[in-house]
Amino acid sequence: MKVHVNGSLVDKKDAKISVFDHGLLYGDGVFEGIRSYNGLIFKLEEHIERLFESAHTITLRIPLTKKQIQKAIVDTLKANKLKSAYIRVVVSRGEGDLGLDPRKCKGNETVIIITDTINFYPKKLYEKGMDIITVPTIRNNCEAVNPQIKSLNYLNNILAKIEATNSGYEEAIMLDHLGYVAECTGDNIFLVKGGELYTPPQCMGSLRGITRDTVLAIARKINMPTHEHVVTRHEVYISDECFLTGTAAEIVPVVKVDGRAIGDAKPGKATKAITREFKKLTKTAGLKYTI
Ligand code: PXG
Repeated sequence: MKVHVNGSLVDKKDAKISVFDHGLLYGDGVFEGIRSYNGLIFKLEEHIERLFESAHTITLRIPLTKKQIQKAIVDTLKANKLKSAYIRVVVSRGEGDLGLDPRKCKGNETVIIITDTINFYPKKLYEKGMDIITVPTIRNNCEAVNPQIKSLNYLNNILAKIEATNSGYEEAIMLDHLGYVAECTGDNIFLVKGGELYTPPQCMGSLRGITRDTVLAIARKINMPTHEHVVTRHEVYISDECFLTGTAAEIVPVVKVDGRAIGDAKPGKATKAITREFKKLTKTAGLKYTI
């Protein structure tokens, strides 16, 4: 496997960075998780845009232009002969000293691009639907560490993931600081009630997921009313359908939440219709490359 490290494609075993990198010492950096489907990189511009927005807020200089990042991603995919892949782009503050001050790292920003095959959730999960719980760890308050910053510090989500897996669940709902439903540990959440689609607003402690935006656009296209609106656990329990969205997971039906059956505890009609449209898009839209 070849990995892009600061402008060079190197073997995985040689892909190394400093132990003084502030990405490691403090989680000081940003990242994106992107996918390619059969030679098409899905929503590449949107992912690169979000990477630059995350970097802007933490005043991190990305030493490449958007076009150069795009080219580096394509070069890495080609070097690994991957037509369908998971792409991880990481930009960290780089090497500094043993203090927080990012100014000490100036000029050392690290760019890493890793492309690999995709670890899917088991197919059965998509057919039968997922059983999830709400966990005690709340999502970061947006005035502390805003969830819109896709930073290298994912402990907030990892704590919630630990709580989920300790209880025997793969994924979990995280509430925001007011007790409303925010999102899951690595996915956004949607409800369907009376033929209309609901998802928590991005300002209340959830990442503005690119799959989330894609699903909202699909719903509008198929004339399904959409609402970005605060959601309580009660509204989740009484919904007709529930599903999660994310680049890696795509669209996963949820059939049970905190022991309550959702609808008839089977993946719903609207979930299936949106998933069909989503799959069509991944087959036809995106930046084309050939290996
Ligand atoms: N919320 C959070 C907290 C995320 O990390 C999403 C929503 C979905 O966003 P996109 O743009 O992908 O639709 C994410 C992104 C993993 C993993 O290993 C998952 C994400 C990121 C990094 C790793 O499961 N999901």
